[in-house]
Amino acid sequence: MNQYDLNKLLSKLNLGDIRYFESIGSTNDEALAWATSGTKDMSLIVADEQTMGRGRLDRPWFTPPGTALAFSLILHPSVEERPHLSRLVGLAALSITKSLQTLGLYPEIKWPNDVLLNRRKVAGVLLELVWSGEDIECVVIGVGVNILKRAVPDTDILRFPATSLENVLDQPVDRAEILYGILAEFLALRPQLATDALITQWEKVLAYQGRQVQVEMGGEKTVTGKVMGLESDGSLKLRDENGKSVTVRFGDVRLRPYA
Ligand code: BT5
Repeated sequence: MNQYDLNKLLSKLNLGDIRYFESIGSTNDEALAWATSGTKDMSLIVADEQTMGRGRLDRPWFTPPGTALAFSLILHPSVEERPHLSRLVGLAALSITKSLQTLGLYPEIKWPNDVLLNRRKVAGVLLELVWSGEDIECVVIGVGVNILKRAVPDTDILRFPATSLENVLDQPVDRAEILYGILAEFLALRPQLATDALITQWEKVLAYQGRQVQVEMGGEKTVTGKVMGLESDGSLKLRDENGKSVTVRFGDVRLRPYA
């Protein structure tokens, strides 16, 4: 991949400016720095390697050179989109699942931001907001996808089992094709951000539906219950052991007993 090939590959898509880096700290950091300096909507940063890739809560995200997709999109949400920004993580994860479905795969979304293949994490989404006073100026959506086996970190540092497309597919994987597919799906889904259809599609691929899970919400705080689906803002709906509905807005979902 290089800047020229990337521009050519993505020229048919309605994107903003595109920047390519051989190696970078984090595409999200670069996007956050770039976002407020007059970027166009749907501007894109792609890197071959990240040396300081981040997940949520500043957890590390590994992107060794030549093995994965790591990119960030800068969005300038419209007035209609603004009340629905909490759904953007789902929209991004759904774009990944839809593009993987075209390869004959059956991905699932582990709420809120992980894409799983065979119950292992193949991709993650990191959404960050840029504020201007009390208003959200733009949104940065970071996406990491493990393409080759070498992208998968050692098990000892993983919070959850991981995999790559090379692990699950018998055929060679074209990284550029996957990038194109995810971005094309994102552009096609974006007009549905404010509609219930987005939540319906997200629920269809939601992992652990009807199963007992534990959600770690940071620190010692956890909640357990059966996965019932999603609220209209993309929060997770659980039913606890007393039959009471519980809504979860942030956390890491694990099957009970642990898996
Ligand atoms: C995520 O966080 O899954 C969000 C990942 C977003 C990465 C993209 S890459 C482009 C953009 N630039 C960035 O700097 N980030 C975004 P979270 O759910 O918190 O998961 C983080 C956890 O995933 C870590 O604690 C590790 O256990 C695990 N992990 C790290 N690298 C991984 C990998 N390559 N594959 C699978 N799991 C990984």
